[in-house]
Amino acid sequence: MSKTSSEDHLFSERIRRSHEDRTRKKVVKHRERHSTKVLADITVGAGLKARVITSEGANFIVMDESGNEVRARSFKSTRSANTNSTLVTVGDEVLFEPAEQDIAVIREVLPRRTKLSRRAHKRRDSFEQVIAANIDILAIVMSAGDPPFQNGILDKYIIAGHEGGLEILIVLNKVDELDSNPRKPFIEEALGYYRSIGYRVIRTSIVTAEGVLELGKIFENKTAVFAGKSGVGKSSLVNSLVGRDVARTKELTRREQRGMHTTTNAALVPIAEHPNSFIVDTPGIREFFHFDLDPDIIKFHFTDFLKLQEDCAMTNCMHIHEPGCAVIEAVDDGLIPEWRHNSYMGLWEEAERERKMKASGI
Ligand SMILES: Nc1nc2c(ncn2[C@@H]2O[C@H](COP(=O)(O)OP(=O)(O)O)[C@@H](O)[C@H]2O)c(=O)[nH]1
Ligand SMILES: [Mg+2]
Ligand SMILES: [Zn+2]
Repeated sequence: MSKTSSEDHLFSERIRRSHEDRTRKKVVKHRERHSTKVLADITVGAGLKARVITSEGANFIVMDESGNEVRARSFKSTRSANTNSTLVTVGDEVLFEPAEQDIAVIREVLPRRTKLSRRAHKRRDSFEQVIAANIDILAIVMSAGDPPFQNGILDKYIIAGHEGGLEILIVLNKVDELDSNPRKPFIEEALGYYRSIGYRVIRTSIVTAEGVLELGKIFENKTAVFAGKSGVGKSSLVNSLVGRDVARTKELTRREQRGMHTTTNAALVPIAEHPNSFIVDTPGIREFFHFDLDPDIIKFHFTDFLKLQEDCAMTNCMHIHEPGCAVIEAVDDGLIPEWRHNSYMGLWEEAERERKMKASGI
């Protein structure tokens, strides 16, 4: 913090004065890409509480508790409860000082309840790039048609959701195509299994509108983010929930995404007729699960393995091929499906390979 608290005090005093001087002018209209309303008779204290709903590089649109959208930016003096990570991100709760003209000042970023992060692989420090904060639900969209259902991808997203502290919702979209899919028995079995180990599963279709209303209800008073492979129907679902064409239809290339690390355009989109319900619309969201996956911790994200592991013969059993492994026994006994264990091994091997590569400096 470069400013002392008395400087801070002077700063806010100055803002308060200039604010009061020009008070009663009612509303200053500031229309650029978004319309921003700054109300003149707001009382200035420790700052007004707001939620960051759009990020445009250094500038943000915040929504105050009355639903007004205000253009704001952070400064060197902006305080944060979140150390060594992105200062302000979409979904953050902030305290801001309104401005008559120009741009409001974000004074403080409040602690994040949850977050979706992308670890910057090449940085030596542990700086955490936060894509979105205070998200409640990770809606992992799978398709019952094309692209094909892959439980391995589902497990990767589930791990990302666990790491971020998010509630997980598995969405099987394109259910209108399920009957003609030869893999229907497997898809049904897999989703039944995820349900049996405690995950919420919902079936949706944009074609028949099945499940869309129910999805909207699940999101009531929540902030949700959609994840899943390109083509599964994320944008279609978002658009039908929001009631208009908001979701980006164009998927960014990896190169474009990389170029956006510092200026990620992201937004919280309000769900039609559901006040206080938002969907995160973030272009780089597909990348977020490319965090450094530690092979040693993957097993803790397979919650169905957890209750068995104390029965493993080895204390630090990785459930790969250890003798007396209770998880492998459960697979042999048909209690854990083979595809579930295969997915675990696939993720473990991938993470292990990456660890070795990093260790040898490749
Ligand atoms: N049959 C069927 N097609 C769908 C459904 N939802 C989306 N689609 C189609 O799938 C394609 C990809 O959808 P999109 O929303 O762009 O997927 P995204 O890449 O995940 O955002 C589009 O052609 C959609 O019209 C659905 O429920 N059923
Ligand atoms: Mg899309
Ligand atoms: Zn084991």
